Amino acid sequence: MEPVKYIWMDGELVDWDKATLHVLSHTLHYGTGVFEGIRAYETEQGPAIFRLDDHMRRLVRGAAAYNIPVNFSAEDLSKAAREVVSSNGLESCYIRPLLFLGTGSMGLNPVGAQPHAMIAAWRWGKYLGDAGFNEGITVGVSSWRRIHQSSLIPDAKATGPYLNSVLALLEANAAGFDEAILLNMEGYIAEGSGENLFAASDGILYTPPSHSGALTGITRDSVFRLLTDDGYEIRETNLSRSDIYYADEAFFTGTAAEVTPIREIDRRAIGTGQPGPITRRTQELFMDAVTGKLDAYRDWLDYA
Ligand code: PPE
Repeated sequence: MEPVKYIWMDGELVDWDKATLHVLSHTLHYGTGVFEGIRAYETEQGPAIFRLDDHMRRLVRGAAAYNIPVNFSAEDLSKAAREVVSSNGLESCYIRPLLFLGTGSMGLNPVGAQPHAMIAAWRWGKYLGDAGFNEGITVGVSSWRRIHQSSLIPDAKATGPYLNSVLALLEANAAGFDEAILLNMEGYIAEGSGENLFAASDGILYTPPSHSGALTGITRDSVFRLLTDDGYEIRETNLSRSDIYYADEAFFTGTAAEVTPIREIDRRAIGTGQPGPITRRTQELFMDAVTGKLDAYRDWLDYA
């Protein structure tokens, strides 16, 4: 990762190297934090942050769900994110806000620990590599199941629960796959370690419902609107792993992953084994929307 000049911390811009914290910070020990991943894209009118307010609302909502106190509103955090992009002179970047608890309390009970907020940004190319984006990636179904709503809150981007994704990704990589797919406790597809999943069969798209345990991704929601407006039908329904084996096409969506084609699952080629026409169309619509080339979706962009 290539450092930039500033990181926003608790209301001010500090030098990248000075954005440090104490080893007894509560979040470091117990995972009591929430984070976001947001991208800014280069457009003709300068860097545009994609669905910034939606990301910040999800962040603050997740903190509330886990009872993590926050000293800033979603609007404050959106303003700060714009500042991070502009002060660092970034044209396009990945933005990482994190709400966390510092010192003041040890032991599980976080009451008394100091709430903090930080927003960093850096240049980040294709999440699963240029080849992955262009030619598709391989995935394997993980032996680890997606966190269940009876134990944690799958729809909040909390730091601690991401150990579930880390386990699945490391297992998949060790087995030679680019990414993992996690099933939920009922054995249906939930999502990737850091992406939502779509499949296409006979021209219709399918994606697991929010109650599958998947994070209801902002990219997923954007793709829903883009494809529906383009005349496609999308069904939110439980998917078994064989539904993906039989699918004509499959792809991942996520802020980092954008729209990444999946060409192989469990060492079985999906469709022709190459990104199909619906996947290509989705990539094209998404990349055009985020870079301000489609007037109908300009309200998704926030200029830094
Ligand atoms: N599911 C999970 C588990 C997830 O982490 C992400 C985002 C998504 C779905 C897609 O959500 P959205 O970005 O709102 O479309 N994963 C973030 C973290 C990636 C990382 O390696 O860190 C991201 O894409 O920023």
